[in-house]
Amino acid sequence: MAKDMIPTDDTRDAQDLTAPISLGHWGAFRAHVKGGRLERAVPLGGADPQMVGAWPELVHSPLRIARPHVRRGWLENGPGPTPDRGRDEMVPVDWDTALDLAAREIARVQRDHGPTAILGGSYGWSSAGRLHHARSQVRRFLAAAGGFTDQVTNYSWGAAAVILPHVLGNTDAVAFASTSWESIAEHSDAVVAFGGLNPKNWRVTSGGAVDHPLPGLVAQAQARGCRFTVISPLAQDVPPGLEAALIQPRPGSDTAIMLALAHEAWVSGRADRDFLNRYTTGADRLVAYLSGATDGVPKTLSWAAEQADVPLSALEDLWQTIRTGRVMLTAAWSLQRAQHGEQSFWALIALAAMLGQVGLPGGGFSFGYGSMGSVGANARRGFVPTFPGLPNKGMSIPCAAFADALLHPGQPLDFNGRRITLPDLKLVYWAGGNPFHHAQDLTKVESAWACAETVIVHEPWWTPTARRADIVFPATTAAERNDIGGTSRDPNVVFMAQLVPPQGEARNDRDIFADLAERLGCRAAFDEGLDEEGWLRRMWALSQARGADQGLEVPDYDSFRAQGVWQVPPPETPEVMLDTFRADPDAAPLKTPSGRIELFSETIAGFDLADQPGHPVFHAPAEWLGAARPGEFHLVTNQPETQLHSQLWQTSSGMKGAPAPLRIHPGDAAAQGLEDGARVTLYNRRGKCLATLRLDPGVRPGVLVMPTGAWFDPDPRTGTERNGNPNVLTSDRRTSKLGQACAALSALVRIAPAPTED
Ligand SMILES: Nc1nc2c(c(=O)[nH]1)N[C@H]1C(S)=C(S)[C@@H](COP(=O)(O)OP(=O)(O)OC[C@H]3O[C@@H](n4cnc5c(=O)[nH]c(N)nc54)[C@H](O)[C@@H]3O)O[C@H]1N2
Ligand SMILES: Nc1nc2c(c(=O)[nH]1)N[C@H]1C(S)=C(S)[C@@H](COP(=O)(O)OP(=O)(O)OC[C@H]3O[C@@H](n4cnc5c(=O)[nH]c(N)nc54)[C@H](O)[C@@H]3O)O[C@H]1N2
Ligand SMILES: [Mo]
Repeated sequence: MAKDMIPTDDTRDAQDLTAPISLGHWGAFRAHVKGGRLERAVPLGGADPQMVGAWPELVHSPLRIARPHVRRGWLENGPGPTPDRGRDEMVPVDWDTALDLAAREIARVQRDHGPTAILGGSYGWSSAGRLHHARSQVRRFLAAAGGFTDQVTNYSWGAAAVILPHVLGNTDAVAFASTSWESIAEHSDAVVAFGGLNPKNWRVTSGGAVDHPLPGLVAQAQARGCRFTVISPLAQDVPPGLEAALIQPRPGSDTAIMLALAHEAWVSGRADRDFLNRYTTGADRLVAYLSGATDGVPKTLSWAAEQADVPLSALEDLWQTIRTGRVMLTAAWSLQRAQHGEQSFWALIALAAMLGQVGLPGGGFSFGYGSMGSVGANARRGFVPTFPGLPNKGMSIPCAAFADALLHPGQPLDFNGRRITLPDLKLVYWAGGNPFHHAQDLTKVESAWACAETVIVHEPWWTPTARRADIVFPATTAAERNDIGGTSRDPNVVFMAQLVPPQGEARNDRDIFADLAERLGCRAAFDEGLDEEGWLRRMWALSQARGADQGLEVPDYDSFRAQGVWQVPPPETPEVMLDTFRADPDAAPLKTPSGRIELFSETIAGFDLADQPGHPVFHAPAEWLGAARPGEFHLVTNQPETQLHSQLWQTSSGMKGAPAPLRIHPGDAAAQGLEDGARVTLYNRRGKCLATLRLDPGVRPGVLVMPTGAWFDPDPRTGTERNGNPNVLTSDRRTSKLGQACAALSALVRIAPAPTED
């Protein structure tokens, strides 16, 4: 694609067409650079101007870490468990000193305690470029250096990552596959969106998308006559301009609604028995549960209405909506980020199976249309090259279990039918994540962090995690290096040009690792003698090879680099998930034990876990409105509107200034004597944080909605977290012993006016 064909939102500016291009997870931009400074970032392809516009402030932020630092206590006393991280002074040191100290410490822990003593999974999103992807780099480095404890699954769809392989044979349906919006616009009569389609989530795509097509695609479907139903405690989950029926259930009750609809399909005779026979296994076991034969409770619509605390008529209307016509069922990832989250995705698949439209255009189920930009966009996969890892001699734990591992070495942990023994961690290495933002029950995380003997962090900014390190290496941002970025959900691959020189003494993550690897004698294994340019060329060769396989012409590296963006030709037909399985399940069986969609899984039943009967099941969460005491609210912590997690918080477009906003129904606020704009304290037995109240009639009464993303800042005197980081309130209880995934969305809290001294 020629340079002047790249979409731009700012054609007034003649410079635009020659200015270099870069990319973040929140979209692409043209960079205006003057005198070594990034002056302006102009969004491309519909990227959010506020988020993209914050790039100059991010790169030149006073919160950048200028030099390597070592915590004074560690410098003076050496490694050891301590509560002083985050309290002690950080002492600036030169690069050689910091690298020597870190290399010696890694070697000591490897020698004395073995590879599993190093926690190096380093969960987090870091930056969009695929070479300088900090998390990939740290894992490759630690693997080269002898091995480490990795973190598996993720916070986004950790429960789905475990349940879907049992039901569908792999994680494709949540990781990258989905029926395209084009297919929905053409064929669907109804879309039912559990968790809604909140447009704030479309601003972000993992890896970085250039196009932002979802608002237009959803509007197209509506224009053709597709009816939408949104099921969510928050009316904001209906995009502006979309006319949708809105059902506002208790958070955590969606599985009950799905199962009741499946039951209704069965008892009304609507269930597609041919589909169930040919494409699924275990329908009889599921039906025995739905009918109440196994537990005495028929899963009727009135049963679900009671669980969800919604009018029965709302569910009856919903049943009428899905009973006929082509129906697309979707669930946001948020649904499974809750206790028993696995069941919501399994139940949605079961409902879709009853309706019998899986694998048909515009029908069946797909996950995450409301979760991230470009889900369901038309794109040919596989042209964004990835940075390769190395085999790890250590072990893996579920990512959300790291605090338990630090606190309880040697204890057993049930995980997907296995029992793992938590490692005895001595060293924590984090590059490209902010656990003091993303992990649950941050007070527990603080105590876990104190158990480590050494903590090493790479960060561009003084985040709460960087402040809680023993050794901090200042990392460059994406603007300070060349890279290749993009996502398989978007038809563009971007050459991310270096825009400005490294700021302060910052260095690229991979250069830091190369120097450590040199000291540890594993440099050749780590970087294979290639520099940035060498790796980018090698990675691009993978895309070219893929092109050759598919008969597509992929530009050579130099032309790609000069062009800035390569548009991957679209797939020949819009994607319909599971269409080949539908066409011939014997020729294209699923990779499940039965080759079919498993509505009953012998494997899961065989794990013999009390809450896993082997078919989708509704269990009420321990913390939800169904078990709330007077004065308790359900806290929904969703993704922030104009941030990517904790990224961008430090800019003026972030939430800095006042504690994070908290949406409350006006009736609930009035009952507590609270007014719009009030500073409030949210609390439960796990912690306390401040928030700024926002009255919103679109919030279900009894529910509070607060975005994640604020930087953790507990008041040392009172313990109250001051910026509004709701993870001091969320529980570290996992989804279940099956998935061991983050269950942040199951939390009850109380609210009070903030004391004036807070
Ligand atoms: N309560 C609650 N908690 C949640 C969620 C929720 O819904 N509710 N959602 C969860 C989900 S889905 C996710 S994905 C996580 C997100 O949690 P994280 O991935 O930890 O969040 P980020 O803020 O994106 O962290 C990335 C960090 O990398 C740093 N960084 C950026 N570029 C670079 C680089 O080039 N090099 C290095 N070394 N560092 C860099 C950034 O400054 C930032 O500190 O949060 C989870 N936590
Ligand atoms: N702007 C922006 N977009 C993002 C991100 C970001 O940080 N900022 N992060 C990205 C990442 S890493 C991920 S994993 C995805 C996450 O994607 P999701 O997990 O889907 O996103 P959330 O915003 O956490 O939740 C979506 C909506 O689900 C609703 N919800 C919560 N609990 C329930 C429930 O029990 N039942 C029902 N029916 N609805 C419920 C909430 O009202 C919420 O607005 O978002 C991505 N998109
Ligand atoms: Mo995520």
